[in-house]
Order: sequence, then C-alpha cells, then structure tokens
Amino acid sequence: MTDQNTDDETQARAADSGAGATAAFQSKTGQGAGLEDVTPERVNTLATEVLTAVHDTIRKHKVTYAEYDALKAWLISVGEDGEWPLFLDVWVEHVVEEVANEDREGTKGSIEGPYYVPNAPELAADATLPMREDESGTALTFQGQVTAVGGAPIPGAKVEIWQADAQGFYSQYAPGIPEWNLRGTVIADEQGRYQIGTLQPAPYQIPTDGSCGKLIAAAGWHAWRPAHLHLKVSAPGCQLITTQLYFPGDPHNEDDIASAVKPELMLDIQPAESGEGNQTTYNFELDPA
Ligand code: MBD
Ligand code: FE
Repeated sequence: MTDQNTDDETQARAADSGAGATAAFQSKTGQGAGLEDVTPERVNTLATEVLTAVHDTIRKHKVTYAEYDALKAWLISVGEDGEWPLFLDVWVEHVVEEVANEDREGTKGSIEGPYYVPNAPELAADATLPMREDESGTALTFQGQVTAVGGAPIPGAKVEIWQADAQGFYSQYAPGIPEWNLRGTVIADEQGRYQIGTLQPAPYQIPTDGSCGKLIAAAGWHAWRPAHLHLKVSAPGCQLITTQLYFPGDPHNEDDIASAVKPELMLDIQPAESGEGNQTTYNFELDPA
C-alpha cells in the first residue's frame, strides 16, 4: 500500500505500535477478554442488533461482492497488523466512555486509547516526568489539586500521566525511547496538590502505514489527533477517572480522528512564572465510589 506520509521522523509506524498495543491489551485482559462475564441474553441482543445494522447498510447501499471482499481482506489485515486496539479506541471507544461516565458529576472523562501502561514509576507531588537528557520541546509545568466533588481535598491522590513526546511518539510504542519516558505515577501531597514538570506533546498522527491508515486513505479522512496529555486520577473511596487534556489553538481540536475532545478538557496555557516554557493549572474532581 502507499504510505502518504514521507516524514518518517515524526510518524508512528504500525509495526512499532500495533503489535505492542495488542500484546499489552491481551496481558491486561487475558485472551478471552471477559466474554464469560457477559450473559447470553446480552450477547444475543447486541450481536443481533449490530449484525442487523450491517445487513441494513448492505441493502440500503446495494453493497457489491467486490466491496464485501475488500472489507473481508481489510478485517483480516487489521488483526495481522495488530491494529484492533487502535481501530477500536479511535472509532468506537468514545461512545463507550460517553455511556460509562454519563452520570458523573466530577471531571469529565475521555478515552484511554491504546498506549497506557500500568505501574509507571511513582513520583513525589512535585516531580519531573522521566525524560531524556536532550528531550526536545517546550517545557510545561502542569499543576493542580485533586478534590472530591464538592471540593474536599484528597491527600495522596494518584495522578497517572502519559503522553507523546514533542515528535508525537509514545515510549514503549516506538523504537529507541527509554521505557518510562514521559510516563509517571504522581502521588499528590497532603492537600491533594501536584506540580509536574513535563514537555508539551506534539499533535499525534496515528500510523498511516497499517490497516487503520489504509481505511483513512481509502475514505479520504485524515489521521490526526490534537496534542494531548493522558491521565488517570484515582483515590480510595472515589471513582477513578480516565481522561485527556488538550491545548487551545490546536488545529485538530475540532476534528480529532478519535472524537475525544470536550470543551471542559481544554487547558489554559500561560507563560511560566519561572520564565522557562509554559505553565497550566487543571484541578480534578472525583466522584464518590
Ligand atoms: C493516541 O495517542 C490516542 O490517544 C488514541 C486514543 C488513539 C491513538 C493514539
Ligand atoms: Fe494519545
């Protein structure tokens, strides 16, 4: 297939990210992925409705055998490329997240995506994320407070953060990056506060050289997500929230390929008081468990 993006310095590759994301998902869930926990009634209802929607689409658009075979070939290739996690997280997860979090009052959620790794190194409340000595990018101090809904501070809340570097690459999903680069588990102080030194991530283009890229090219879409920070914020007695934060002015805030931007998740970026780079404050409010 053709690779639309020739700038491979700043382009994630399917081979580097797909297999790793599939292996990580399988080690999280086991191969069976919980199907045994879903009742036959539920499987019957959902599988029947999804298949009926497919049948209706075929009738409505008079889908041909050529199109059916193209679909079959593409579905096979998604698995071969290890891109089922990427495909599902980009085009489906946002609705699962919407439903899962519809009753929350605290901080809005957003999708986890395929690149979370549990158990990143624990860091103190005032910390710098692990990064290379010559890590490039604009310095960013990310600070704030974790409270319960209503405002009570949560001492020792856990703030897990992971992000792409200034070239748009995630550690463990691109070659040559130290294992825990730009990943950390920050433990908030006794007032629930944290101050995290990091760098502004680049906008992220999902791999264009694999099956998801093939779909994007065939449909005439684009492959971009806006720059974002990923977070999981949690504390005993509270519901964990998985979310993302975004940077004002990013051209892809309006057309995120993963449909995961919400206005409540926009950062307010200011020049750093220290004079170096930028700073931003974002507070998290956790719903009770
Ligand atoms: C990402 O960085 C991401 O956050 C999602 C949801 C999908 C692909 C790449
Ligand atoms: Fe991401």
